[in-house]
Amino acid sequence: YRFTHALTRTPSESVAEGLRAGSGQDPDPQKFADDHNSYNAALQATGAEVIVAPPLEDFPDSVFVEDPALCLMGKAIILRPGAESRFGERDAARQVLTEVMGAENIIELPEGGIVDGGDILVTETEVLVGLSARTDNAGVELLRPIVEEMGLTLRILQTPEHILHFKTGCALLDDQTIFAVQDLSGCFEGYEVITCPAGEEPAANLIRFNDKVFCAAGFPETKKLLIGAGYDVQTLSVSEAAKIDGGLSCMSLRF
Ligand code: CIR
Repeated sequence: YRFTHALTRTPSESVAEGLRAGSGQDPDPQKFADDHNSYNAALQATGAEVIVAPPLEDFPDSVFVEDPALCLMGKAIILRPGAESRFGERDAARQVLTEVMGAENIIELPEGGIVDGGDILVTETEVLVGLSARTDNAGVELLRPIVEEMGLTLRILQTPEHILHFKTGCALLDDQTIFAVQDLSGCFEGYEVITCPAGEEPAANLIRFNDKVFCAAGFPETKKLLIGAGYDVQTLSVSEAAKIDGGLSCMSLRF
């Protein structure tokens, strides 16, 4: 949870056409851009360098940079996103990550399966991957040797069907502690778990970034619980991202 860099991508005008499970309202691109600016500023205020990649009009969901790549131990693994309309985001991710990290630090997930970064929770010693509609067993088994070569262990879990991505429902708070919705709280043997208050499940898509815990605005019980547990909590608006099933974690790659 200590990072020197974050990579984000400006939302495109086409973000209004982003994928969503329900038939919810379109996000407003202008409000999305305002929220995104605040997000970048908040990450930067922790002392990190924030690299903001240009918008990609052909990819409405490309603001969610966390899904096409995984940053781990100074390397970037280019993943194979599970949604057809998002598969091409990997090329843009490769391009910017090559510029930022150098070609020698780019690793390609081999062909043969699908993996979205939103299904991967990285702790100090482990990579926890939740199988979902976007991440299959074949993809995870292709990821396993890459992760193990770095000296980390990989654990496979199941994301319940009503949760889009594993990390929609959980987040790392510190090296010992995970915040998780009730339906995932049994997944984290060996960690302390703080359970998300019932009715505030969207708040579980939070991020610990350096000294701060960034949490979506509008979830007072979660905020109270985390402050009570000793965390330095700052809330951010994610109203537009939430309309297309996104949240705070999806909007950056942290390394
Ligand atoms: C999608 O369905 O792919 C986007 N509309 C939302 C992606 C959110 N990303 C994430 O949870 N990691």
